[in-house]
Amino acid sequence: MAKAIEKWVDEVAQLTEPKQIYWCDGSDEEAHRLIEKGIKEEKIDGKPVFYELNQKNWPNSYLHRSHPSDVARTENLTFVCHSNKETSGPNNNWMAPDEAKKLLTGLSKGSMRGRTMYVLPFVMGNPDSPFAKFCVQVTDITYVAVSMRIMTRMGKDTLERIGNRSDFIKGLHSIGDLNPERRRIMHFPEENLIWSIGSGYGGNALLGKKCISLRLASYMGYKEGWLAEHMIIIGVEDPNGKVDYLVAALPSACGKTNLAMLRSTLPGYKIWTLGDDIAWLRVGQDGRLWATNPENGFFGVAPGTAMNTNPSMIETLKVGTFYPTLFTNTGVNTDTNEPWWEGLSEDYPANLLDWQGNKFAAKEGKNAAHANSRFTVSIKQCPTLSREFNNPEGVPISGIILGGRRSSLIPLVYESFDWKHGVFCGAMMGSETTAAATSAVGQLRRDPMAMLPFCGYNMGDYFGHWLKIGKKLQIPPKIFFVNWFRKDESGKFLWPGYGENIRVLKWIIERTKNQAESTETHIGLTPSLSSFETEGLNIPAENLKKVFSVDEGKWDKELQDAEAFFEKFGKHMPKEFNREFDILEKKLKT
Ligand code: GTP
Ligand code: SPV
Ligand code: MN
Repeated sequence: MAKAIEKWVDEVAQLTEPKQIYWCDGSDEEAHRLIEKGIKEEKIDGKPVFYELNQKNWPNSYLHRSHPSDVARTENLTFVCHSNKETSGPNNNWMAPDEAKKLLTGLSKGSMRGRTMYVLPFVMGNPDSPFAKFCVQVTDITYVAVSMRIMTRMGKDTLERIGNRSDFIKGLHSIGDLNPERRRIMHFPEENLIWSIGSGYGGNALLGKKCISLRLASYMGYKEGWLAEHMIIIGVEDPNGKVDYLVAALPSACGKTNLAMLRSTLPGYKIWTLGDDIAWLRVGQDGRLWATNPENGFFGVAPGTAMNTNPSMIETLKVGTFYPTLFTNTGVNTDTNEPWWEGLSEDYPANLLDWQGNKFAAKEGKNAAHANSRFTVSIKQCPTLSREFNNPEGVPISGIILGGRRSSLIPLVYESFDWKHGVFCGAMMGSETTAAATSAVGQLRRDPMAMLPFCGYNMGDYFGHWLKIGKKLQIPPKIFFVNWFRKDESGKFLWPGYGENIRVLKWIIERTKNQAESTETHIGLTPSLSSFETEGLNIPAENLKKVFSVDEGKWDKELQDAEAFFEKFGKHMPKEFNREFDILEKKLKT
């Protein structure tokens, strides 16, 4: 009798009609064979899938140009299909599962015709961890197959582990005809199934990432008592060699990758990287919060990545030994055949192609690299990789950082009064939208815990779940809020960010040990100036004052926005929030 996995692959093939089926073994040799095919044979819209880049300066690296209509996640086309609409909540698009599948069946009929269907067996998490999720994705494009090998633990042994079992997570992916009208990314949490058609981009197509490790996993966590979060995991080593672990949630393109690899400007401090996008959190037997990263690579934002902002990432990108490095929608310096993006060097290369492969002429407001151009690279190449990365137990967390991109109002850092207050503040948090999703950029929206686009169930229940986790923690981590993006009147950033963010981390770590001083404000505890390390910090005193300031008089609108947002979730909102809301409202009125 055929195994469940073979049966499923067969069913998908009957529907999508690929010309052949290829089971990936996850080897390096195979990845290079697929890249070769992507350079020479395979075409999308008449164009090659991969281009070889300068192998001397960027070893083992290749460029991919996605379809111009397919450059970011499409939240409007992303659905979470629980059988009960209320379980999906107002934070998700919803369709009844049967209806959704009927639609997808229509869209998928013959969608792989003339193409190869790649079967990708992979694990999210260390396969030896009780947390590991065994998955199989099919796809009809080499770019996704090679990317998944970099981003996940992919290989033959996964097939052996799955064996005859039928409880693996299924991901059906086809780029279809790339017509946005025929594009859908749909989740079926009750069947552990993702069905994505019509896009080859990032979170829409690399299904292990947002679809499985956040949307499906967050719902599993809700039922089983753990959390799947849009968070980095870092170790902060102090001058005595003591390492404390933090997690940090910032919305898409709001600084996670950079924070995860920060190179400290303070002597004696060092950051160890465990993850740059996703953390799975559980309450350990010791009553502490423990974190693991289910991924195996970085799918990071290229623009702004440079030796002066994130040198560790530039080094990571140039290793090229463990896996190929892919660049998606960057520009190309045609004199050297090197990838290029805004920020990589101060000046434009003389001869430059833009992200679509056209000759680039510098013009105000025009970028050579797409604002959401990215690199895909193995975490094993990261020079600051923590030796705990593969620990199946994960690492114990001392502090949780939440934050957003806010050009005004929100100070550089503050601490919540306690877990409940922290969860409440996390739920009302807002951020300005970025190019990581296709909708308008720079719009302030509520993005609780940076999870708005990734929570696979009703967010009202999600807030309650956070509160419940807090009750189970004997030693709950303190919850902090950060904002690297506050601006002055002329629109310039007040805070230098990047390596200087270590100063904020230092204060946070000290606060987790009740060492540094703080000042109480209406919204939380801010650093007393004497407790914040400013030695060697080269910014005007006035900027420092501004970036820390809490304009208590200007919080009205924030509270109103949060109230309107919370109302959408009706009876799903935790009752405990009412009290937090009243306290804050009263404080702000006086
Ligand atoms: P996703 O991969 O979309 O989840 O994003 P991310 O949160 O990992 O964002 P990332 O670190 O890639 O940063 C996004 C953009 O913000 C990049 O252009 C960075 O250069 C920029 N950025 C990151 N950290 C800072 C900072 O401290 N200050 C300023 N001004 N910009 C920053
Ligand atoms: C994000 O948008 O938060 C990302 C990139 O990390 S994607 O994989 O496309 O979701
Ligand atoms: Mn992300």
